[in-house]
Amino acid sequence: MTGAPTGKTLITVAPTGAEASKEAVPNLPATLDELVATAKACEAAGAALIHVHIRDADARPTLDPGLLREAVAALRAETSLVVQLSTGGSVHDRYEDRLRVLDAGPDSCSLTMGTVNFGDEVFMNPWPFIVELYQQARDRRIVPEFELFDLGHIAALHRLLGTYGLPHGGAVHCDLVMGVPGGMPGTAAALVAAVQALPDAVTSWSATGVGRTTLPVALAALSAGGHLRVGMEDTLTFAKGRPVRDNAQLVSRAARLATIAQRPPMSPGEARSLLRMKECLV
Ligand code: KMH
Ligand code: ZN
Repeated sequence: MTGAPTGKTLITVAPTGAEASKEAVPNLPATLDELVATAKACEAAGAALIHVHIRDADARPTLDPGLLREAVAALRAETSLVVQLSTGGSVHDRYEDRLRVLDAGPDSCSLTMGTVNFGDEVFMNPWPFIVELYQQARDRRIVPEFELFDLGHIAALHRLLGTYGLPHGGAVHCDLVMGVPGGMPGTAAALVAAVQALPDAVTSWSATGVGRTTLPVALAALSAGGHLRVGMEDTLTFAKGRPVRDNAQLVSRAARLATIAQRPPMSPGEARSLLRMKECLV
């Protein structure tokens, strides 16, 4: 974090998540058609990577292997986005179902580095599960994104890399997920503390501010040289009293902020290069 950050900004969109209900949020992408439509709009607005949770026919979160495969295939057919599947799922998903997500063959998978209180629930990520997911992802040449909800998760990342070495491709990309009730707060001070604690092996990082922390976290991340994740998984309010219209609205705002910061959005091909993925299309 010395001098002015340079280069381009990776914008990740997390369009759906596993928490919001379609009844409460009718514009949440839930069907495959809605997911693909939002992915295309977000790519046009500046996103390069999509973090995917899917829903079943009743719009409830699912890790159904067939539906996950269909989602990966449709996103690859209709967009150039880097496709990342969530292995976090919902707080109710079983470990074996979360591991089986890798069978769908995404470019990337999320990998949360520890258990965290998650509102009134607990998001469980015990060490043996982390290790199993890490090794299976590497065996399948899937690039993990390390999700860090707390400083303790960064300590666990040091331990993982120190014990098991680098992931497939050698890039170590992290996302600081901030502002979850139970995790680290979405403040500039917490972001700086987290970035300073990252292992030297980290090659890139982004930050996500949940709820009303979305803007302070995005601004802090840009000024500290980080990348951005936005989307309706994390934020349903665009501004005080104004619900989010759609994911592209959030991506457009992130792209404007990145451009003002002289770090405009990178293309999906440039994101593949950043993440050292096998199909590097730059
Ligand atoms: N839905 C949360 C319990 C991830 O995608 O890997 C977990 C989550 C993290 O969203
Ligand atoms: Zn997620």
